Amino acid sequence: MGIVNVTPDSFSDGGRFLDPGAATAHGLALVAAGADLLDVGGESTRPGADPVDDAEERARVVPAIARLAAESGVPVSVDTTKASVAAAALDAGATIVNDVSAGVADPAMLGLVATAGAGYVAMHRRGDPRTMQHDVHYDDVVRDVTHHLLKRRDAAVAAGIAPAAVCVDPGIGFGKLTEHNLALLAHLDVIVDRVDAPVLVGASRKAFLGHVLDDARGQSAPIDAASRDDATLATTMWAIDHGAAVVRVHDARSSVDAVRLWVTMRDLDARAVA
Ligand code: PMM
Repeated sequence: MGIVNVTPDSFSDGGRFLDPGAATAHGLALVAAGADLLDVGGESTRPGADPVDDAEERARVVPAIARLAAESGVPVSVDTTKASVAAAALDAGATIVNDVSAGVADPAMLGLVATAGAGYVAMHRRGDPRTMQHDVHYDDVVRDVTHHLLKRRDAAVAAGIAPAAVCVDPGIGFGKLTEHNLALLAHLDVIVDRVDAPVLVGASRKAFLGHVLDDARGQSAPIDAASRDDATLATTMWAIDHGAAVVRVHDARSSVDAVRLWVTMRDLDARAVA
C-alpha cells in the first residue's frame, strides 16, 4: 500500500503533495514502482497534530482520489476517521476506508462502510493524535492490542461489514513507545494467529526507527524521517515474513523489490522441500 498524504503537516512528507496534480502524480509513481493499493489521507495523524474540519479534509482528498481511482488501475483507500469524508471518497471512487480509530471516532462510520460494501481497515490506537503519547502504558501490549482489534473487528461485522472485507492493523506509533512498537513487530505472528483477519502494518519512516538507530549509532543528530527507508525495509520484510498481508509504505520501490525477491526464494525453498 503506497501512501499519498494530501496534508500540509504529515511527519515525513507534509506539504509535498497538497496540490491534487502533485498527489495524483505521486500516486501514479507509487503504482509504477509496484504498489498494489494507494492510501490517500487528508488529515495528519502524527502526535500533536491539529484536527482538520470535515469540509477541508474532503476538499483535500476528493480530487486526488477521483483521479487516482480513474487512472491508477489499483484500489484506492481513504485514510480518514470521519464518515462524511469516507462517504465523499467512496463516491469519488475509493473502495476501502482506512480508519485509524477503528470506528471509535465517528459512530456513523461502520454503518456507512457496510452500506457502501467497501473494504475496511480497523487500526488500534490509544486516544487521539493530541493525547496519544501522554501517559503511555500497557499491561501487555501484544495482548491488549490483539484484544482491541478483535473487539473492533467484531463491531465492524456486527454493523454489517462483510467479515472478508475487514483488515486489522496494530497501529505502529499510535500511542506507543519504542518498546511497544518493537514488541508488536516482534510478536506480529501472535497477532496474525489470533485475529482471524488480514493484518496491515504501517511502520514506514516512523520515529521509533530513528530511536533504535540513533541509540545504535550513538549520533547526536537524530535521523530524519526521509532517511528511514532502509530501516523501513527491514520492517517490511519482517512483517511479510511474520504473516502481514499488507504493508503501508512511503517508498514503494524498495519494499516491492525486496518482497519479490523474498517470494522467489520462498517458492524455491518450498519446491526443494516438496
Ligand atoms: N500510519 C499513519 C497514517 N495512517 N493507517 C494505518 N492503517 N496504519 C498506519 O500505521 C498509519 C495509518 C501515519 O503515517 P503517515 O503520516 O506517514 O501517513
